[in-house]
Amino acid sequence: MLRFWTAGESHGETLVAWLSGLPAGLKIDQAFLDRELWRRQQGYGRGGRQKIERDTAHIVSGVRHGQTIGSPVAILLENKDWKNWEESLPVGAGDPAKHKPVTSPRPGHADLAGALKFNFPEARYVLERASARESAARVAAGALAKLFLHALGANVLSHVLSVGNATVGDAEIAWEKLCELSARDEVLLNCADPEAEPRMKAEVDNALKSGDSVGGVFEVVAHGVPPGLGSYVNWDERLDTQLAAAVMSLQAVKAVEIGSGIAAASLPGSAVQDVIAYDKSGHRFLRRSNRAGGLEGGVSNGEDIIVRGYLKPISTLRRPLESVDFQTREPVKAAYERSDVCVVPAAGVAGEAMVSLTLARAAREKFGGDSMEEVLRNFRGYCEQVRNF
Ligand code: EPS
Repeated sequence: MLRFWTAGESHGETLVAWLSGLPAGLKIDQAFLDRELWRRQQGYGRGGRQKIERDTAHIVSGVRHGQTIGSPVAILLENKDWKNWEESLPVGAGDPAKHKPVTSPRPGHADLAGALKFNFPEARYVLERASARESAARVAAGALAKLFLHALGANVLSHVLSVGNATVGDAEIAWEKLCELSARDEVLLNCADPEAEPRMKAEVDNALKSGDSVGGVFEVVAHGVPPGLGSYVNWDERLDTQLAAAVMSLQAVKAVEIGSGIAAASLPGSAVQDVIAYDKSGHRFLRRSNRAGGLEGGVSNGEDIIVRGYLKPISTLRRPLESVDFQTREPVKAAYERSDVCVVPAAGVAGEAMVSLTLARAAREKFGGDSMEEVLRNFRGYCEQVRNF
């Protein structure tokens, strides 16, 4: 069973990613891991923190001589900012006078609910863990899952559909265009529509100017996924259940859509279901459209899997909203700490990681095996069965 967890606080010494359940013999490409981490750090509207951090994946276990060995992989990601926080957030008792309390909770952030839950007098420890900095560790684990999917001929990428009110003209983007987008060395808003991207940038500029923040929608596309991952037989085995939970778990995501699920709710059935066809030369069933987002009955159908994450504007505002002081209970402005203004492209990359981890787990369940040789033998046998169906 593929499982992963992360540990680490935003301004602590390191983030940690732990991933168990990869077969032995998967080649690990360090440059690919670091490139994925770099992609998550990009995007117009990020704050000053990204000038400090240069995320790299320091693998400490589970990989030897460039390949997985079947045991859990642990990855450390250094927080370069730690040197500025070492005294105020020590692991030992330290000097309490150096602590930097967050005295008024930010509406929309975990600050208040977290302080109440853990009985903290202020929100510092809450925001340290609730911070989206944690998503860097998910991207590191997700990069390993991606390498596993690549070995099965699948790949997962993302792009931005909207920032604030600026939306792409046509949401249907060819897979080749996404490949080209992800290979760029300069990322503005990771948008495949060159006409929409400047409008998205203007939305970020407006938020910057007014001390506000802006959300948006990212779309994750998984290409080359075989039919038959997930199952309709139990609610928790449905792949759409798992994908929705995985993407919903990302910081600031408030809604998840599979394919064009939201538009489908107001259309007649005949305008929603994807007509089935057969490609005789390719020996495969296909759909004339993909409004189902590659999933029918909670099972992958061989079309691209499409999962959209709807991101609320992040909750730290330079022109803060009203809040209440933890101590005095008097009205005050919410706390402000250096922050991002727009994180939609970065959240898309974190979304890719969550989708990759979910698909890799489903593939591990379907094809089994403890070594890559065994996995690939099982996988190829299944593909042949589907072809000869
Ligand atoms: C975040 C606040 C900012 C973001 C951070 C998420 O960090 P800081 O308070 O250090 O400026 O930059 O995101 C990251 C550090 C990251 O790498 O994504 C928050 O409060 O969620």
